[in-house]
Order: sequence, then C-alpha cells, then structure tokens
Amino acid sequence: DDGGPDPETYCGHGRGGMGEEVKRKEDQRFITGRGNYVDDIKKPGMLHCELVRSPHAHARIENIDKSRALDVDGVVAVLTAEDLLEYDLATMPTLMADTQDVLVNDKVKFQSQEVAAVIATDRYTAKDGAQKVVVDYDVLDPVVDPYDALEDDAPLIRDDIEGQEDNHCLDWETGDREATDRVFDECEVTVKEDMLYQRLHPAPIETCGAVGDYDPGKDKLTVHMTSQAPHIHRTLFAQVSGIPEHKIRIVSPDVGGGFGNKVPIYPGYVVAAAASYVLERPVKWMEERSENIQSTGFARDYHMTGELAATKEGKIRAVRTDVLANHGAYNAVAQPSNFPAGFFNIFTGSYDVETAYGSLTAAYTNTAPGGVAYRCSFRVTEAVYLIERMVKVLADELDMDPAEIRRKNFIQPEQFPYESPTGWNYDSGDYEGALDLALEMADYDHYREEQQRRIDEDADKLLGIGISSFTEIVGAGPGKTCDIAGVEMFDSADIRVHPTGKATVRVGVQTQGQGHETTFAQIVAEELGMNVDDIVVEHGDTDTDPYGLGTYGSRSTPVAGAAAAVAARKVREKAKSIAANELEAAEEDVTWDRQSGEFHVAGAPERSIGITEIAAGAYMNHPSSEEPGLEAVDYYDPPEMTYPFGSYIVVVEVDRETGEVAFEKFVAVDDCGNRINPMVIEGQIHGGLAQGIGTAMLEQVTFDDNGNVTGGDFMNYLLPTSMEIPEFETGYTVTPSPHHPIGAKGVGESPTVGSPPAIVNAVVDAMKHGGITHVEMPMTPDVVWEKLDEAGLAI
Ligand code: PCD
Repeated sequence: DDGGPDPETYCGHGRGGMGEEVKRKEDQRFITGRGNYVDDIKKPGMLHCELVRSPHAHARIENIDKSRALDVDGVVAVLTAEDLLEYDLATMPTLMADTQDVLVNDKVKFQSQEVAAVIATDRYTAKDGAQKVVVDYDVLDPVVDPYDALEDDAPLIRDDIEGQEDNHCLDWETGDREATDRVFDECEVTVKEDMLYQRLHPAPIETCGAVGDYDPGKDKLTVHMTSQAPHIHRTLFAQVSGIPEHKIRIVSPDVGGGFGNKVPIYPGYVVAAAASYVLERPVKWMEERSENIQSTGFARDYHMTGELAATKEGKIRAVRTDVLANHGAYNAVAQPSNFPAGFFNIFTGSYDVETAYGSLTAAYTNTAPGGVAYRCSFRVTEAVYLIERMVKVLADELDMDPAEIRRKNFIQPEQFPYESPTGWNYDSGDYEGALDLALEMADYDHYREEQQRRIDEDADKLLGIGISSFTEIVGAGPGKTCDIAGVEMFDSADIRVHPTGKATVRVGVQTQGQGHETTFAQIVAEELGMNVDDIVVEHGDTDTDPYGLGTYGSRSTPVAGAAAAVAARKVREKAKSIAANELEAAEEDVTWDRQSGEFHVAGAPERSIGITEIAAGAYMNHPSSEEPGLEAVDYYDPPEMTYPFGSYIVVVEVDRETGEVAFEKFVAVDDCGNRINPMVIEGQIHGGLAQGIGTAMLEQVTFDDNGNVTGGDFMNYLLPTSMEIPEFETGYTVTPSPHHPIGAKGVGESPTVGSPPAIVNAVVDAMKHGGITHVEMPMTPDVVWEKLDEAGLAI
C-alpha cells in the first residue's frame, strides 16, 4: 500500500523525505570545528607510536638495534617482528588471503615498509626514538615495473611463499575467447590501443590512524580507527589476535574521507592495538601524509590493451582486452574475494555487443601493496576507461561522430534486465536519454563547428570534445557471489522509534563525508511519514550498530539504504496494527497515505493518526496482539547490483605552444535512479569530477629504478585545487532500479569513474586531425606537447 518507488509520487512531501534538498545534519559539527576524528581521541595515559620504515625497496634485514632508541627519555618500548611473534601478530592476512608482515621479519619488499615501532610518551619523542633505531640492511636489487618483474632474470620478491619461483601473482580470464577471436577474424574493422591506467593514490584529507585501548579490567580491546568497514575489521582483528570478537570494539568516529584508502587493514592499526595490549595503556598511531601515500593502498596500475571489432557502419561486435596488473609486494587488493580482477569484466560498458573476452596477469613488484577501489567499484573505473577510450578510437578510425557511434551501440531501454556477455545482469538504463540531454546542455553542434573553424584558421588553440557514456556497477552483494574474507556482503539497519515519536536509526555502513546522517534519515522519514529532524542516524560503532560490510564501492545506498527502507516498512507494518487499535478500526480498514505520512480509516480520512500518536500507543497502550515497542531490524541481501550510468561531455582547449589544456565546458548528466537528496548528489558529483580531473591531468605515483617512490608526497603527487577545477554543469535523468526498495542506485563513484575517459577523449579529439589516437594520463603539458609535436601540430 505504499505507492512504490515511483519517482512521480515518491518525492516532496515537505517532511525532508525522498528527493528533498535537506541540509546536511553533520555539517553543523564539521563546519564549526566540532568533528571528532581519530586524532581528536585523547585518553589518559595515552602513548604515541611512530613507525620505523625502510629506506630501501628490497633488502634483507640483518640486525635491528633498539638500544639507542630505548635510551631516549620518554621512549617506553620498541617493537619489532620478534616481539610480535610472541603474540602471533607478526603477520596479518590481506583481504585477498595473502600474508603480509606487520613489521618486517626477514625481507623488506617495498620502500617505506614497516620495520619497527617506537612507543613513547608523546609523538615528538616517538619520532626522535624512531630515528635512533639502527637497522642493518643487506640491499637487494628491486624491480618496480610489472613487465620487468615477469622477466626471467628478475629478482624474486616473494621468497616467503612456498614454491613461488617468479613474480607472477595470478592469472584471470573472462568471457568467450573462441567466439571473440572468431568475430575479430571476420570483422572488417578492428582497432587496438595500449593504455596505462596509472598508479593513483586515494588522498583523503585525513590520513590513516588508530588508537588502541586495551582495558585489562574488562579484558576488552577498543580500537578507534579510520575504518570504512568497522565490523569486518573487528572480525578480522578477532581472527588474527585470538581475542574473542565480543571483547573487541571497533569505533570509526568521524572519518575525513575514505575513497577506498581505509578499506584494508594496515600494519599501523595492528601495532597500535598490539602495543596497547602489551603495555596496557592506550596507544595512538597517526600517519603522516607521505607515509599515507607511500605505504597504504594505491589504486589502478593496470596496463591495458583494448581491442574492438566492428562493422564498417560502426556496429561494435566484440571487445577484447588483455591486462598486466601491478599488485605491488603483496596481493592486497580490496575487493570481493571471488573477483581477483574486481568488476573489471564489465568492460563491455553501455554497449550491446555479441561477445567479449578479457585476460589478466598480475605481478608482484617492489612497490607498496594495494589495488584498492579508489572511488571505484572494484576496477569498474579501469573497465570504463578502457571501453570509453576504445569507442573513441573506433569513431576516429571510421571518421564517425563519437555521439553517433555510441547511439548505434547502446543497450536499448527495452533490453533491460540485460545480461552482458561477461555475465552481469544490468537492472535498468536509458543511455540515449542521458546522452541526448548532455549533448543539448553542452551545445555540442556549436562546439563541433567551432572546432573545425579553429582547424581551418590554423588557430593557436585547438578545441577538442570528449564524450563518455559510462555504466557503473555498484552495491555489492549479493552475498552468494560477493564476500569479504568469507563474510557475505549484505547490509543492515536498525530502527527504534521512541515513546515520544522520535527515532534512532543505526546502520551497518560507515560514512566518511557522504552525508549518511542526513540521507538515511530521509529514507526513514519518507517511509514512516516522519519529519527528518526527528530522526538521528548512528554508525561506526561495533558495540551498538548492526553488522554491516561498510562503505565503499558506492554500496551504502544500494544495500544499507535498502535495509533502511525495508526496516522502516517493517516498523510501518506494526504501526498499522497499533494505528488500528488507536483508531478503534479493523486493521484491514486502515491504510497509510504517503502524502500525509499518516494512517487513516478507509473512506474516513479525518480519522487519521501519525507516528507520534502511534509511538505513544506502542509504549502506553499496545494492542494485545502485539509486543510493546516500535522497532525493527533488517539485514538486506541485495538480489542484484545496481547500474547507475551517465553521459559526460568535456570541451577542452589545447594550447599548441605549451601543451596546456584548459576546460571550456564540463557537462555531467547522471542517472542514479530515484534521488534521495539532490543537493548531496550534486556535492558528490562535484567532488568526484575534481578527482577525475586529478586523475586525467595530474596524479601519478612514480618510482625510480632503485624503487624509491618519487611521487610520494604532495610536492610530487599533484592534487587538483580549486584553481584547476572548472565550473561544472550537472544534469540528471531518473531511471529507477526495479529491484531496489526505493528504486535508488549508488552515485558517489560515478563522476570519478565516468570523467577520465571523457577528458582524455577531448584532448585526443583536439589532435585527431594530426593522427593522434591516444594520450596517456596524467596529461601534463609536457605529455600533451609531445603529442602535438608528434602530430605536427606544435607551434
Ligand atoms: N545518494 C542519494 N541518492 C541516490 C544515491 C545516493 O542521495 N540515489 C546519496 C547517498 O545517500 C549518500 C551519497 O549520495 O549520501 C553517496 O551514496 P552512494 O553512492 O551510495 O555511496 P556511499 O556508499 O554512500 O559512499 C561511498 C562512496 C565511495 S565508494 C567513495 S570512494 C567516495 C564517495 O562515496 N568517498 C567519499 N563520496 C565521498 N564523499 C565524501 N565526502 N568523502 C568520501 O570519502 Mo570507495 O570504493 O571507498 O573507493
């Protein structure tokens, strides 16, 4: 009786429910400096931990001398692998079941790897102590490039793995190789391009950190930590430490940005917890910026080859791709365990192709481990980059308009649910609708004319127009196919309506700035006819919140958002029976009206009752057929993922003299199904587009041949600032997800996933008359100028 997730009837009842631009509740504390981040946690007697890190990328440890460090006044302890071995904590499992040293026991495998921990009364003393730990290294030859790592004479990195004879990490394939090869053999047109999705680093404002606090009185370990997934982290802590799970409490307080960086468990967390256990005092560990960039989970680093087979008319028939993935020193990618290449096999994108085949090899190198889903649902970013770049390559090969060729190949609205050649089940989409709106907003035809005019007039600045019509895949589970360390990927919500009609909602996901305290309250407000101000949302505390798998891969809305809606409907079900009791009517005669948010007796709308009176009834006059109270919990296992999509159009000016690229126009049309809070979505899009621009134009973690990280601080790893960010024009279409209780899809990652290929396509487009088919990211002026020069376009 709830009107369903029909966007027409769903939104705008004026109580702060679905579709309303409710101001973010959390901003009151964030913009007045009252946030509570891990580094704000101060406990009596708290000690500070500083990690000693290896200056070498590949080296055997011969000796560690702690004595000079221990002599420093205020240093309480120096821990090495040997000390941790005693507690069985010298190693920890990665999310992909590899074994990573917490503190290096034998051999350093990447620069900045954790070698020892100095615990002292304050941070400065800890740092002084760390500088006095003397480590003797036997330096070995490192290998940082994945191609070099697979050469026969490459130094063996993982001699700790039994039977491992080379740096080969894993192989993976998807799709139908034979059928795809056949189509390639018979097709009139084939195109091929090599491209690197460079190593990036998610760079949250807040670095990673933890406060371990073991209480011997309660025999309980509390860890405040920068975690995107506190519940699964507690389970892993319990499994690794042997401390029973109910004696561990993980709190993820305010988190200053996650972006996938805070999904893995890092040695620092374990050391802080272990040190507090050993010393029976709270211990804080907080990373510096360069430690964060150099040692915590990187993203991407996929060396990809893309191929398309098509007809002369531009109908794409097959996609083929081969990838060499640099996994760093450990296999520590953060993705569901059945998916060693994440969701990369969505590389057929928004297009209806007959067949596809993809293969991947991953290599170990002497670089930090990672492969985290940086604003990306497990490698969908790489997949979208591949297909959206290749469509542009094909369009240029055929001399077709890139909008036209997309239109020819889109999966059509009536084809949904659509099964892709690599086995994904797309829920809904209207790709052409989004593209048409974007073309109109971008004034596409005008810019095409302007582009030609500049070529004809031999202008100093060329114009390029890039399109990306991406499809995302977000909302992992379902639990039957997706798990993290064996735990199925469901999520949860727990709603308690109190006697005065106000409610507390606890969710299993953990916000890092997305605005969940507002948007989850909106979902519940919508489903219970409550005012959004009467609902408080809590998260990030394993002692009080229902178990959930965390926030990443844009899964909060698709999974926990669904749980919140379903839990609210369970509450509403009970509310109905209480309403009937209060209204002295039979339950069958009572209906709920979404517009007013009240129950009324059928045919007598004046006999109505809202949540406040119902809550009072639940606690003060409960019907004999019901238990007292008004609460519900839901653990939601999604039947499928959701597939948000969009079309982005970027117009750039390329300076033929300097290679500089300036944004002329930036249009982003997104479709995330039903929208909870348009203002929050707008913010998500802006932030994600900024990160997409950083990806395309500036960012890369680089190494020299000795394995030194040469892009490991903000002097060398360039983030975009407001100076580099143009004005964005955003638009939207609404295609609800048919299987999601409120018809919503995720949106947080779409802009980062969708924008890099649009930007690269625009820069390539500016030089296509010079024969340029690809420009590698980051497209710094020198990179672009080389291409201009190659094309004979430089002046
Ligand atoms: N929404 C709405 N509607 C719809 C959808 C959505 O409203 N339809 C909204 C919600 O509610 C939220 C947001 O929006 O609030 C988002 O969502 P989603 O998409 O669901 O997502 P989530 O899960 O929540 O989140 C996550 C994401 C990610 S993933 C990332 S990176 C990033 C993003 O989110 N991060 C961040 N964003 C952000 N923001 C901020 N501020 N911060 C951060 O950190 Mo990964 O995988 O982790 O890499």
